[in-house]
Amino acid sequence: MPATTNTANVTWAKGSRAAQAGVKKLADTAANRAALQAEAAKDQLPSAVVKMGKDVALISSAALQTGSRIARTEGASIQQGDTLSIGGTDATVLYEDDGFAEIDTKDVIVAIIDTGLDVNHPAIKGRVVSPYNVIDHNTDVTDEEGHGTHVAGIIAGARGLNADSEGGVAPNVKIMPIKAAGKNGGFRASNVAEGIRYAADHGAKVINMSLGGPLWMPYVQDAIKYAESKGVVVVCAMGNSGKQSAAYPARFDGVLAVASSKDGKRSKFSNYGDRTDVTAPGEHIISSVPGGKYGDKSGTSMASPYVAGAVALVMAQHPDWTPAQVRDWMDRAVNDVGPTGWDKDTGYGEVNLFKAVYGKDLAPVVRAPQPPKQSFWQKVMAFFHLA
Ligand SMILES: [Ca+2]
Repeated sequence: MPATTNTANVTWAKGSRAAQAGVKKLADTAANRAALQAEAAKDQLPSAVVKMGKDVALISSAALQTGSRIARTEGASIQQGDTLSIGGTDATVLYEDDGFAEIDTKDVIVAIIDTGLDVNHPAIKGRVVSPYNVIDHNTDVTDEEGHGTHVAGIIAGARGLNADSEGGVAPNVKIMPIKAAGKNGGFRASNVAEGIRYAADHGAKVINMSLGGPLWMPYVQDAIKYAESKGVVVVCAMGNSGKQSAAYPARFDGVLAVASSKDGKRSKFSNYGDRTDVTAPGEHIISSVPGGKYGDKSGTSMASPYVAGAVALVMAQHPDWTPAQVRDWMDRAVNDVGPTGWDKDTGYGEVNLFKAVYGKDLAPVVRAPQPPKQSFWQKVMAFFHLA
């Protein structure tokens, strides 16, 4: 029987979501199931293969949210075993994918300024470009701490290698590891600034900095501005002090500042406040660690690379967008959680990967006008009742 593709309304109980989707039906045979699954795995869209009576069907649409473990939107997405209603007919989900791995990201390089990388880790191997050690000025990026390898896996880890690990958001991008810290994990501002400039000069499109501390020196801000002038999007972790304040470099202008949240609530450890752009998952994230292994880590360090991976996918689709346009898009590609609109705990909201990658004309989340910040001297004068 020849296949025809029609459009149908697809609804499913979980999250009461509905979508217009393309539906291609074939007789339910093992060969047809395999053929449709292969098609789903390359259509650059979220897709599902379903059983409908005596038929098997491929449904595919930008409006579908699949049960991707990466996207962690299970509550409002279709998953294997779910029953859908497709044009009024019940169907059971046999297979689903988020489509992120199908997006052509071969020209996108993500630089990770961190503790280095296990360049031979199966999750990353073969996709490492221009490694650089800014401490010793050589190409040895051996990860003595483990942090950088974990971050890299969240951005770019291959999927399906380990039952516990979810793999990466953008599993085909290239990674530029920039080692700026050794075993103790401490960073020097001058090394970080050099790493930012190195990344911008060597073709990175995204820089992830899951680091923070005494990096407030103006030359770090200058390096970030330089990267932006080269079209690079800089993504930074807010820090893990649980304070209403962002760590540097997240506090600088021209960065996407990421806090950690789970199920719509800010993680206790996550910094928050004025500077927050968005949140992403940062609690008990399993990802690659040195020695070809996998491990569990928590922190805004894990949330930032989730967003950096999303930025890489967005930049692959929109190579003409400026960093400011990409940041604005990411501020819109969220589920607004907590108080309506921007709020100090979750910023514009939790990043929704499906919106980031497949969204169209996303409306901005409203940010209420902020009271003007008092300068240090205004605060001193207020203290002495001089102003
Ligand atoms: Ca909100």
